[in-house]
Amino acid sequence: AEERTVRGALIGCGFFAENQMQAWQQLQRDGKRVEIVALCDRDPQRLAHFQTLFGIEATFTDANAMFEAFAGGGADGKDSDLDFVDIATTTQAHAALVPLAADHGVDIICQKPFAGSLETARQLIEHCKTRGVTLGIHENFRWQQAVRSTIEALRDGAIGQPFFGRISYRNGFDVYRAQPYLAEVERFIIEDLGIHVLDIARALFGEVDRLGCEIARVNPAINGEDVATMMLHHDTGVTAVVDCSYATRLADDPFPQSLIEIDGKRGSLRLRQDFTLEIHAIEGGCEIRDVRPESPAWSEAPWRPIQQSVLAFQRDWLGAQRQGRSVETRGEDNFNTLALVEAAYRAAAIHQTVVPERWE
Ligand code: NAD
Ligand code: 89Y
Repeated sequence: AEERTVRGALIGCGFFAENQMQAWQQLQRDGKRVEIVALCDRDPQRLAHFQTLFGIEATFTDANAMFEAFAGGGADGKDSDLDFVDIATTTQAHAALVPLAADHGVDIICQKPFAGSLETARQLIEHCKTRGVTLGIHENFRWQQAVRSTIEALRDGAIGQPFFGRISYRNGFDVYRAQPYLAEVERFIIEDLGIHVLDIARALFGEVDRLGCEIARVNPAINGEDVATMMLHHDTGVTAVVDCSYATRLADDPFPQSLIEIDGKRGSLRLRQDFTLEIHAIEGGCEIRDVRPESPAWSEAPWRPIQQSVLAFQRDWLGAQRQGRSVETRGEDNFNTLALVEAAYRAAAIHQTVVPERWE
């Protein structure tokens, strides 16, 4: 039988959501049966902009009104004529929007950081579980082609058991221009960006049992920290350094790449800025793989690696939805990434190593 079209709504028509919409429409063009049928933003101008850009008729300035408009009439006796909602607002709105969607029986994708505290994160996860809807967090950096290839090489045993890692994200890109709120927030680089790099560390090396962190603000025009250096000890015995900076001036600015070094018992991996992945073997010699992302037609420099990862994440989410499996970055999993963010701020405040909370 022909697959039924998975019907979704987007809430939050802001800066980054444009990538999410482009990716849904590309998946549709590629023959995947998925469609965004409604848009919601409390700002009528953003709503009108997205309506024109993406040709979607149904628009709402209030999420509750949108869910009510689609209530009942769902396929297979579902409560809603929407199968899922893609929540692309900033974090403050998630605590109300996630339960609202769950109460309407709609599966949820929610942007990172999915909650402002671990307590709220726990409540949202439990609420979705009680209502029987899935909660997938849009955590896309582990889906960047270069990062994914590194994760796969490690998982395939290319260098044996790892004992050291470094994931380094350092550049001087002006992120404040498109996302001005980033200059205002008290917690900046760890919560906004480090969260992705910490998630890559978990994808590579597993859960973290101890974490230390030092932070700095180099740019005097912002409120939060723009430099963070973290040391992680993983259950697997790996020690990893996660270092992030938006204050690093480089002629060949690598935004938005994460560069990765991993040393293992049978060799080493190096993910370089030119999108080569070096696999150094204990026997000597080095295999070089080209891991440059395939850029979607709608992508633009310097955002291409991120835009490719949005497409890859959403493609995987759709596959998971069809197959009835969870995505890697479901709420319970992402709780542990969020816990590393909280641990990092605590460690930085007391200048001591802390034990992160963990989803049990
Ligand atoms: P933005 O401020 O440009 O967009 C947010 C939009 O949500 C705005 O248009 C706002 O009007 C709307 N909104 C807020 N609350 C609402 C509500 N209750 N109902 C309806 N609409 C509401 O923000 P942004 O820069 O696009 O960031 C959005 C999220 O995406 C953030 O959490 C950010 O961290 C994340 N982000 C993720 C990536 C990534 O690679 N995964 C990259 C950039 C941003
Ligand atoms: O908001 C951030 C993210 O998630 O990826 C990069 C970014 O846009 C700026 O740090």
